[in-house]
Amino acid sequence: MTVGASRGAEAPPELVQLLTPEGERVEHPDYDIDLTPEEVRSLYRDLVLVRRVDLEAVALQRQGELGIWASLLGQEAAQIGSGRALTDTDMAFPTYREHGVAWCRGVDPVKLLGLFRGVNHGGWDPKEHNFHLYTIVIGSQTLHAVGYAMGIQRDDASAATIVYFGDGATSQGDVNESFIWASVFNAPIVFFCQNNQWAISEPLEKQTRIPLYRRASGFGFPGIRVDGNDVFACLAVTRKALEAARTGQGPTLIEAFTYRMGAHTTTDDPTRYRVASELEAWKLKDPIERVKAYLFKNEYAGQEFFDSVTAEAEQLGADLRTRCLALPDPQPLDIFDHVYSEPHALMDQERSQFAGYLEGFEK
Ligand SMILES: Cc1ncc(C[n+]2csc(CCOP(=O)(O)OP(=O)(O)O)c2C)c(N)n1
Ligand SMILES: [Mg+2]
Repeated sequence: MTVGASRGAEAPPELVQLLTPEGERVEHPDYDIDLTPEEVRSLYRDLVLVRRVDLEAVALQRQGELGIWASLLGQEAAQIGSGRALTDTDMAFPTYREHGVAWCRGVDPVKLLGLFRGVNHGGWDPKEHNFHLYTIVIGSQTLHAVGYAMGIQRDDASAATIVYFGDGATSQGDVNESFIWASVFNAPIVFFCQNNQWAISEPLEKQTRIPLYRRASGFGFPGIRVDGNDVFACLAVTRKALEAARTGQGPTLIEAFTYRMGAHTTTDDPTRYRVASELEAWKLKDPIERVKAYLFKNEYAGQEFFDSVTAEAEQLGADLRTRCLALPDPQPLDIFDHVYSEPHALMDQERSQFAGYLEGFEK
């Protein structure tokens, strides 16, 4: 196999696609979706706005205002498509890159920035948004999510859980253990793997010899590969898998075949390990451009609409910057406040020790 063969711009045959990179609608026998022009415009707006949030965050990091940022560039369709498939009562467990899903769950983007600025330890209430906290420990959230899904099952609730992870995470023990638990307990969960072809500098070839979605069959549940740059297909495939979960049909693994167009995080330099032509090939499959082409071709939107979304995105970026810079610095003693939900003797002792230490400094 030549390097890059499995991650080139050619769509693999098993890929579910409903919108081509040129913006043409295609049919699929198992997955169809009927979207009104209004709904497509709304998806387009989501895609553009989350890309703008991401751009502003990268700029803020470069200017020293954030400690680090993990860009979602290129993965907008996978996140908006799957995120918009969720209902209010479904629960989502993200990694650290799911800013588009956070957007769909109604999390104010400035709360994401607070985490990466180091002024909070999470940023939002997972219960308020049905969106769990970001997880840095690769793959660990898949076990938390399966546990949550089994709870839903025991409550007899009609809801599903979705858990996000990357191609690299599929090599983690936790992820494989979570597949086993979900399978044997028929848990109401969707495993949403964004195969962005890279785990930092480690290419997909170092994670697997077979397409990732096929791993599911070894665990005893269905797996499907979707064009992760096609928001229609991601929406349709995720909707169906969530519905299967809600109706007692157990887990599904979705492999969203996409590409990380930016660096792994702002601490990374991808030019050291991947060739420029790979990125160029994927730029032609941009998730936003194809929706724009579709809207234009079908006369579902004109220049005025695109201009208004651009203006809204600029406003959002500027507003986000202002609010990020105004985030208050935390007080040193705040670190003890959220360790336990109830008062805790050891925390009280450590807090007063630390307060005493701080008192020792000249004011
Ligand atoms: C258990 C664990 N091991 C290693 C790391 C360091 N690490 C951070 S991100 C990453 C790569 C993850 O790649 P992938 O799962 O493909 O997700 P992506 O970042 O591409 O979205 C690694 C190894 C970690 N955070 N946790
Ligand atoms: Mg990856």
